[in-house]
Amino acid sequence: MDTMMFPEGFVWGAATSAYQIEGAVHEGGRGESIWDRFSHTPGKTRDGHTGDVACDHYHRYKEDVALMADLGLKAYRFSVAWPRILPGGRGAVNQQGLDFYRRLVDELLARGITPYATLYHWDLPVALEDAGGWPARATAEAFAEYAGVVAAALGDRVKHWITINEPWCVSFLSHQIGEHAPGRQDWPAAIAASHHALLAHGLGMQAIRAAAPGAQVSVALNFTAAVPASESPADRDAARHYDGHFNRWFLDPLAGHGYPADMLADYGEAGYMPDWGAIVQPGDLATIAAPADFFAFNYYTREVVAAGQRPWQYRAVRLDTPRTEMGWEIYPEGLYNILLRLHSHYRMRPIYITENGVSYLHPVSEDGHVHDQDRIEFLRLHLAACQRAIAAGVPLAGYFQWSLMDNFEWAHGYHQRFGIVHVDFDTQRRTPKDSFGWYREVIAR
Ligand code: IFM
Repeated sequence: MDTMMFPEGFVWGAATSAYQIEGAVHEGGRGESIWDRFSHTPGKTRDGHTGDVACDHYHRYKEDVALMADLGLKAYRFSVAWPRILPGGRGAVNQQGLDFYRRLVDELLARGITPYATLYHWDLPVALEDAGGWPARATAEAFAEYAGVVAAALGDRVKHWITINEPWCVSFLSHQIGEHAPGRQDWPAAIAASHHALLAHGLGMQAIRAAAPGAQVSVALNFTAAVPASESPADRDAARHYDGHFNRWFLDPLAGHGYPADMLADYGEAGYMPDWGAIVQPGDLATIAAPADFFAFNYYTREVVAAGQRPWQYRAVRLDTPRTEMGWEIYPEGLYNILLRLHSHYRMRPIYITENGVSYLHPVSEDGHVHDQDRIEFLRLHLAACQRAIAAGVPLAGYFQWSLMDNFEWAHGYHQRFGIVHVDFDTQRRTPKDSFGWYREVIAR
């Protein structure tokens, strides 16, 4: 890191999300979320793990903020649990829920750490799921109501907001692949959900700005770099489709280009489309494309894709390259390429990386430390990619490491560890890993 220069005021952060760390699912008036229901359904998560206790952050938030202060963190990205605020999804507000986040934010501010609040990181109240969930337009409208409530309560203290985390996961991973709650496998439902997640962002941004003038708002997309396995037209077409499905389907409407015509054609030809004319209502695209105050995205890996059985269908090709515990290829060049693309093609500014990190399973050693040199190397390579992008003129303003601490990794339960702080889930003991010390050094320098 000696030779890397970052701009003055660069935001050094770390991130978590509510269901992954809070626990206390039956406390403080919290309602049930789709992840409570999903994780308690046999066979949905590895070894039946749930977020019932997770990192017990609901009770230990002061200790956790003290760790952040020790790290020298400038900013902390957390998420607000919708069912803590509106246990029934809409209507009655649970003051205890708002009070919890107010206490958390006050603790952060007292330590000089800027809060970045994400409003939706996947824990939809079950009442809304039972009324149709994300495939129903009413969920986007309910999100705007919820966003307005939280912004009105915290807007005097929180200036940076993320509406929806990873709309691709909210829609396709959850409604088509079915790996995440609510676990559906239904293409038209997934595509409808994708529109409503983007619409929720647009409506939510309006509600936040109305309730908290001066707020800075963005969505957080997740990008996977798509690389064709060869230069053959079929492989290139598979990569085009992959990029369209994961990246452009969300990026283009946000940038004011509408949904990509090639993807509408692909989905249409495959019979995947819902009744699109009824779903995309007049004014929706303008709502989605309203300029955000910054542009946020999460980056982990790339996929090398080759042609599948039919035109544009793809299959992932596994090269003999280093992978993480999740099986994801380590590919910092993809981060560099995406940053340049966002800048030169989409003209996004300023840009924040709101998640980047890696799962490795190092235990606490006999010397009491967690030696995770591989995580340090991963972070170093990705920060080097950021630095190169900045040198090439990309207006990158901040970087949030994922994750501050080991936590509930969704369908993988506690079998994956992304933290720079090790958590013993039996005792809740926190042990900063070697990467924590390394990141502290980076921030300090
Ligand atoms: O843990 C998740 C997070 O909730 C969303 N982005 C990806 C992370 C790692 O899988």
